[in-house]
Amino acid sequence: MRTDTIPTISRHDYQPYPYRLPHVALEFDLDPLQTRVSSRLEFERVGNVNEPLLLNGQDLVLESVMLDGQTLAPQAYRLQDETLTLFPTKASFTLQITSLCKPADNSSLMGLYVSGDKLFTQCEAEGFRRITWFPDRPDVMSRYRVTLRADRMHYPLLLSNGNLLESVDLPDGRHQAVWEDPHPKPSYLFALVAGDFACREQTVKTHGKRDALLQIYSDRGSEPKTQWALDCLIRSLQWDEQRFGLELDLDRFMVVAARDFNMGAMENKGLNIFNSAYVLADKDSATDAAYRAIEAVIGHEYFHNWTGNRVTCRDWFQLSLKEGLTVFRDQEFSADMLAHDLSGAEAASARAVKRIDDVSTLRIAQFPEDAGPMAHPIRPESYQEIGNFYTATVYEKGAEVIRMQHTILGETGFRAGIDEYFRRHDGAAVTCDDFVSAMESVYVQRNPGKNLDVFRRWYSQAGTPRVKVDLAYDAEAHTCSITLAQHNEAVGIERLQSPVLPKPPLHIPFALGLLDQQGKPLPLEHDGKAAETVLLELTEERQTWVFENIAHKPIPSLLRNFSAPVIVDIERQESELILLAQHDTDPFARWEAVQELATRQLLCLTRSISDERQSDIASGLTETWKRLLHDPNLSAAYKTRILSQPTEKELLEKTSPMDPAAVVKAGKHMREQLGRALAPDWLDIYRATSGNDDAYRPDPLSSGRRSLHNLCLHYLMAAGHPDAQPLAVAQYYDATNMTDRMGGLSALVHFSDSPQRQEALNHFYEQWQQDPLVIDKWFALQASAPGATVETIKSLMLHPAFSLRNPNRARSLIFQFCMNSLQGVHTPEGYAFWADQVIALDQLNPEIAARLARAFDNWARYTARNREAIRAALQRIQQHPTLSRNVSEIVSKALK
Ligand code: 0A1
Ligand code: ZN
Repeated sequence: MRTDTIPTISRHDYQPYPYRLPHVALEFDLDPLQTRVSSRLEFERVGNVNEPLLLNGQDLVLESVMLDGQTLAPQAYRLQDETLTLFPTKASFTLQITSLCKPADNSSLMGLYVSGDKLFTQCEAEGFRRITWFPDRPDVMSRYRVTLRADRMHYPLLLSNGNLLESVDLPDGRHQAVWEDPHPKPSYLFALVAGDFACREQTVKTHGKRDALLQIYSDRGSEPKTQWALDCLIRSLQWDEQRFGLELDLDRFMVVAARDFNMGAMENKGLNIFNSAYVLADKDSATDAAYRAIEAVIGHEYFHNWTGNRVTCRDWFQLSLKEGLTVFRDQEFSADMLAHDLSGAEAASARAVKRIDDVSTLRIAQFPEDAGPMAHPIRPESYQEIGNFYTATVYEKGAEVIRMQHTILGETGFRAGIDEYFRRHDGAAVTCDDFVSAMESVYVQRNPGKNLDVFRRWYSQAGTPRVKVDLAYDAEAHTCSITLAQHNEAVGIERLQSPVLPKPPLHIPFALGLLDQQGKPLPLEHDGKAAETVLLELTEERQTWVFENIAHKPIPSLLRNFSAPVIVDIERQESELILLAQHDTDPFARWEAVQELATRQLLCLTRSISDERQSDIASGLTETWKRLLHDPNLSAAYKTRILSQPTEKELLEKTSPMDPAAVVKAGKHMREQLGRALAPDWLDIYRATSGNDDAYRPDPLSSGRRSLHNLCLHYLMAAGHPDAQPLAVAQYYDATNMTDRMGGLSALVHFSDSPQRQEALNHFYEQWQQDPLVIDKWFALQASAPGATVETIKSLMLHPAFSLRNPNRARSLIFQFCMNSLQGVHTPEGYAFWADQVIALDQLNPEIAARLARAFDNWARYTARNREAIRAALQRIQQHPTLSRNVSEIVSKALK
C-alpha cells in the first residue's frame, strides 16, 4: 500500500457507534484450510434516525447476508475493500452473515490462524474483522454465545470465552462445544482455541468464597513445565484481592500456550492466550529471568480482567487507559513478590531492584522513542495503523503516569481513586480522562482548591521533560533553597510545525532528600511534616522551595525512586556522586549515583576513542565499585544492578552524534579495566556465590546470588583472567539449572574465541534441540555476541531450526542482531541486511516487520557515515511496491 493512500485516523474524529449490539451468536465450522463463520447479530438503534450500519471485514469471502430472516441481494448492501455497509430501516433488527476465512494461509497471526496442529485467535486490536464481518471497535460490547464444530480427532479440545454449556459428538467424526460468556465484551476480547492439549488445573476459593477453576493448557509433553505459571496465576488472584479488592468474576479462567504468537500474551476474557515463552518453565530449561518474566506476564494478563475487560477503552487512542494501568499493576505485583517476607530497608532494597529494572527498560526503549520520529503522547493524537501504537510510550510511560498519580495520592488515596473508577465505570468503555477524573475526585478532597488539570497534560504531551535543579545554600540563615525548572522540547512531528510551539508545564512529583557532608540523611520540614524524603509538586515552569535548619551545605538526593519520567540536569562534583553511592538511603537514587559515575567515565572514554587517545578509568570509580562489591548490607540482586555497567544502548543515546563504534569500544575497555582492577575481588565473590543448586528455586534470594555469580564471571572473562575460561567451561558443563548454564555459555560466547566456545555451543544445541524456547536462547546468544556479523546471521538463517514465520525465532536471531549487536549491525552490510529482512518479514507478518522497521528510528542522530547508509536502506524499504500499512507508516515517519 502506498503511504499517500493510507488514511490517518484522528482522536478528535471519534463518533459513537449508532447501534447497540447486546447479543452475538457465532457458529464456527473449523477447518485450517477453510473455516465457515455464521453470525447472528441483534442490533438496536441508539438514536431516533436510521444511520448506515458499518461492519469491518478483512480477507473474508462473504457468502450471504440475511436481514430479519430474509436473504439480501447484493444491491441491498455496499461491499467495499474492508467494509460492508447496510442501510437498516428499523429500530431493531437481526443480521445473519456467513463468511469464509483461511486460517492456514494466515501468516499475520491476527484473526484465526494455525500454529503447529492447533487453531488460535488473536483479535486485539483489529483482528476480529479477519474472522467475521463485525463492528470491530472496542465501544461495541456484547454478550457472546459461541458454537464450535471441528474434527474430533485433530481438535479434541474446543475452547472459547466464558462457560461451557454443552459438548456433544456429531455423527460425521466431528464434535461440537457451545460456550457462553456472561460478561459483555468488545470483539477484541473474543478468543477461540482448538487442538490437542495437556492441562494442569486447580480449583481455588476466591475471597467471596466462590470456587474458581484455573487451567493452564500447553502442548502435550510440556505439562511438567506449567506448575510455575499456575502458581503465578494463583498468586495473581490473591494479590488483586488483597491490594485492590478485586475478585475474579468467572467460574473458570484458562491460560493457553501458543508457539506462534506476535506479542507476549493476550487478555481475552476468561481465555488468555500466551506466547509459550511466558508459560513454560522448569529449572533445566528456563533462567531466573524467564521465571520472573512469566510471573509478570501472567500477572499482567490476569489484572487486565478488571483493568481492561470490566472497564475497557472507548477507542484505541485510549489504549494506555488499560495498558499503562495494567503495567503499573504488574510492576507492583512483581515488586511485592520480591519484597515478600521482608521489611524495612531490606524490603525497600528488594522493591528497588524491580524499580531499577523497570526504569532501565523505560530509558532503553521509551526515552529514545520519545525523542524520535515516532514520538507520541501516551494517548496518541492520530495513527495510520493502531498495531504500531503498542509502544513503550503507551505501556511503560503510561505506567509511569499512573505511578505518578499513585505517588501524589499515596497508597490509600490511589486505592480510593481506583474504587471510585470502578464505581463509576464498571461495565463501560471509557477514556483516559475518565480515569484521571476518578483520581481527581480523591485529590480535590485532600487538596481543597487544587485539581489535576496540569497533570492531565501528561496525556497529551510527547517528549521526555528535563528538570534542571539548582541548590543554593545560605550559610548565615542555615537555609537551603532548591529550584526546579522544567522544559520539554519539541519532538517528532512537533518539530515540523512552524512556528514550533512551546509546551506548557507539567505536574511533576519530584521526590528529594538531603544528605549532610558525612552522608547522613537530614530531616526535612515540608507541608507541616518532617521527613527524610519530601515530595515537591512542580506544576509551574520554575519553582523554589526553602528548607530551614540546615547546618552545612547539603548534598541532594534527587528524583528518589524515580518519582517522575524525566531527565534531571544538575551540575555536580564527582565527589558528591561517590558520597551518594556510599550513603544514599534511597536505594534507587544510590544506584543512579553509581550509574552516573560510570556514565561519565564511559562518555569520557568514548570521546578519547573518537580522538584516538588512550584513556584509563578513574580510581574513584574502581574504589567505589570495590566498596560496593564487599558491602555486607547489600543484597546480591541489588549488587548485580549497581555493579553492572550502563548498557551500550543507554550510552549511545547520550553521545552526540551517536557513534556506535566508539560506544562499543568504550564499554569493552571499561569492562576490561574493571575486570582487571578488581580481579581478586570478582574471584572471591564468584567463589562465595556458588551454591548448592540441587534444590533449585527461582526465589529472589538464590536468583540474586546466581546473578551476582554470573556478573563476576563476566568481569573475569572480560579481564582475560587466566582462571576465567576454565571456570566458565566448568560452570557450563556442571550446571544443574539453566541460569548457571546460560551464565557459563554466554561468558564463553561473549568473551572467548577458543575452540571451547564452539564446542559448548554444539553441545548445547545437541542437548536442547527438542525445546524451541531453549533453541531461541541459542540463536539469541550468537546473534548478540560482539563478534556477530551479517555472515554469522545469514549462516544461522540456513540452520534447519530457523524459520522467519515463527515470531520467537525471528526475534531471537534477526531482531537480536539488528537491535542489540551494535558492532555487527552498524555497517553498510548490516543496514542492507536489516532492510532485506524488514521487506521479507512484511510479506508474512506486518506487525512483526513494523517492529523490526523501527530499529533505527533515530537514524538522523548518528554520525554522518551511519546516517547516510541508514537513510538509503529506509528509502529502499519505502520504495518496495507491496508494503503493509504497518511498515509504511513507520518508514514514512522516519523519513519525514
Ligand atoms: N493486550 C495485550 C497486548 C497484545 C496486543 C496485540 C496483540 O496482537 C497483535 C497481542 C497482544 C497485552 O497488553 O498483554
Ligand atoms: Zn496489557
